[in-house]
Amino acid sequence: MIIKTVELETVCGITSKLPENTKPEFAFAGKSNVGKSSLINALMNRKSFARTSSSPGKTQTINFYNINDSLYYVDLPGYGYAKVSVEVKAKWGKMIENYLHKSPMLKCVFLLIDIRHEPSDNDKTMYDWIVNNGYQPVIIATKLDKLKRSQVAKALKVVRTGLGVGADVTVIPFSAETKQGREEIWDLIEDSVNSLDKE
Ligand SMILES: Nc1nc2c(ncn2[C@@H]2O[C@H](COP(=O)(O)OP(=O)(O)OP(=O)(O)O)[C@@H](O)[C@H]2O)c(=O)[nH]1
Ligand SMILES: [Mg+2]
Repeated sequence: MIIKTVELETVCGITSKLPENTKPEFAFAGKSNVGKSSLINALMNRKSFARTSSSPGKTQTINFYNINDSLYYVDLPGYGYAKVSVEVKAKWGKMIENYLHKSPMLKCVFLLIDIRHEPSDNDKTMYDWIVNNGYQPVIIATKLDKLKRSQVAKALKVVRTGLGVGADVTVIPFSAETKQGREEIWDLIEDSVNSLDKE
């Protein structure tokens, strides 16, 4: 994908109205600190346009990045962030769920899982949600650079088994450090946009 323009167009907090976008949206979900904002930066060809942090809970709003005036990347707040109150957690959960339920332009939800860890109950819930709502799930196994090559195949199996994904589900190993996996993700997004254009 050739990135010509990127713009942080809309930032939604708990009480904000969601934008009525007319271009396809691609959302990135996953637990706090898994690398959503880092992945979005890589997909925008920008170093730190989306804000990232080594302490979890950095993204606390739903951020819509307008790409080339033709599609949106949607950066979601992470779930499973331990340091916030039950009340705040519930509000974020509602906000994410509301977005995922009510977005006619949402075309694909990428679920990010840290390649080093077994998926959590929250990850499984999110995966089931994606499937049950009729989206074709795409799993991105993040932080690939943290593993030795010899460990990768086994780690991917743990991710697959943990989520209970079918053989038809794509799992893309990705590293924000080396950008490995980026082309494959771009290709998926472009194919999806192109198939919409033909409808
Ligand atoms: N080594 C390595 N570190 C990564 C990678 N992706 C993200 N990180 C690091 O992991 C930390 C969290 O990354 P973010 O992109 O902020 O994670 P997030 O999912 O957006 O987190 P929240 O906004 O808190 O939900 C940062 O310190 C990143 O530099 C990766 O592929 N490799
Ligand atoms: Mg973030």
